[in-house]
Amino acid sequence: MTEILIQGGRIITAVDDYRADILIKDGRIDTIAREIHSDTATVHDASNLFVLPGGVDVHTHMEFPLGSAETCDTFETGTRSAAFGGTTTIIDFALQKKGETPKQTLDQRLAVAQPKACVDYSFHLILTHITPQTLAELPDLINRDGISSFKMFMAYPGVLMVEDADIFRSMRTVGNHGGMINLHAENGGVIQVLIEEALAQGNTSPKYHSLTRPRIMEAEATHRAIRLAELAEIPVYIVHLSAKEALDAVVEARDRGIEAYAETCPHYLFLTIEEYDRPGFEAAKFVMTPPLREADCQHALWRGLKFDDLQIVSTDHCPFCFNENPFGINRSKQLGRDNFEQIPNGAPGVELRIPLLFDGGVLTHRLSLNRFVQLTATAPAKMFGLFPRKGTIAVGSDADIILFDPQKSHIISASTHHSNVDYSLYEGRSVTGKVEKVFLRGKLIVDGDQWYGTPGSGQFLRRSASGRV
Ligand code: DUC
Ligand code: ZN
Ligand code: ZN
Repeated sequence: MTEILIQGGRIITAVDDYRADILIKDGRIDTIAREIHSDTATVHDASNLFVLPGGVDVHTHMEFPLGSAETCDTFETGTRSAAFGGTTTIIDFALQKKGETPKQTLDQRLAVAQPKACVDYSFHLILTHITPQTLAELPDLINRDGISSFKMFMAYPGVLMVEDADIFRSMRTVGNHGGMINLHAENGGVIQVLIEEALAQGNTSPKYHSLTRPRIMEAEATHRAIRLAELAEIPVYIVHLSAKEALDAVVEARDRGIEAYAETCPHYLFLTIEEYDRPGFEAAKFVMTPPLREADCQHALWRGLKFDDLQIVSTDHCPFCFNENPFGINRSKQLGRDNFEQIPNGAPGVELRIPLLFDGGVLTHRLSLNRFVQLTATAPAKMFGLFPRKGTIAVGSDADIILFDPQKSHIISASTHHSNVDYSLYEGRSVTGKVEKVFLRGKLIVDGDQWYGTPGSGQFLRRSASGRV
């Protein structure tokens, strides 16, 4: 039996903050007590360190096809990067291709991830073709395969977008069997008109990505998504919420007692629309969807996190290299040099969520320590059917644990991060708070700069119901 003893640390969960030792046996937390002595356990000294539950990032895209491009982190490089940032569980995406049944989609994605994943993982299944057969398969996917959440797009007409009627049908089927629909909420049809107008006028530079995706079209779709869920009488989850007006729609619904939930992402909390004024093609690094917004949105998002109108911070890690072919990948941001619509949509960040939120949230007193843990580990685990196995430090939970130094500073840089991407959104930014050690089910996988994880050791997680928080 493998035994690990973490001694003298300050344990912080979503509700507690206390000093105790933790004994881990065979990958699970066995005992938590003021003082534990063991002759057989390997001891890790955590005095002066925070002991946090491993992070749960419910929005990542590893080796994910998007348009003519594919994200440049594999499940191996992306989950290693996640681990260095203190994230021990990800929920990635499996995209239903034309003619595929959801079960086929899941099996194919599992085959890609299984040999490579270095942290535990699950998938949200992206539904793109809603037929009676598709709908008939979903209850088994939820209850047999543990896939209890499904993403649908209200944007990208002709490619990923689904009609309201199909969203409503899926909500009913999924919701009645313990699942939840996650929505990419933007009015795709109207945005397409704006894109075509911009291109016809010769406005091809990256900043037009932002100018053609207005805040109120995110708000309109968010409102519509929530109303559809309200009629279907099931919970709904809005992904990557960025605009104040979209948050207003969530707040209004929640105040009426509707089960509307939403996540935001670090880039919306720490960056603004001004990044699109960078010279030349540099702004393409910041092309993600929805785009970065004005500072008033940032203030609203921080307030939303504080008062639980937003429940989760996820990364939407969706990395595309800036330069052509730095790691043998030919599908970079350069695809859109002459046309912003062709710039692969997405940005890296899976390694930075916990350090950024600690530095910019806790140390600035915008978030309490407990709220920080709740947003990055506990709430995502609860929302997507992983709690209490994941998302907390408790007897019987998986021993996914971070030892975190709250005083150590470091400079963010693409030259030191572990993602397979050639730039960082936060290049040169100094942050205080550093992940020192990471345990995945009791196994030490990160120790300072050292990597001890192994591809294929991440486990696929069969989840219970989503949205029942
Ligand atoms: N939505 C995402 O969630 N990620 C990348 C692009 C997008 O539109
Ligand atoms: Zn999206
Ligand atoms: Zn995404």
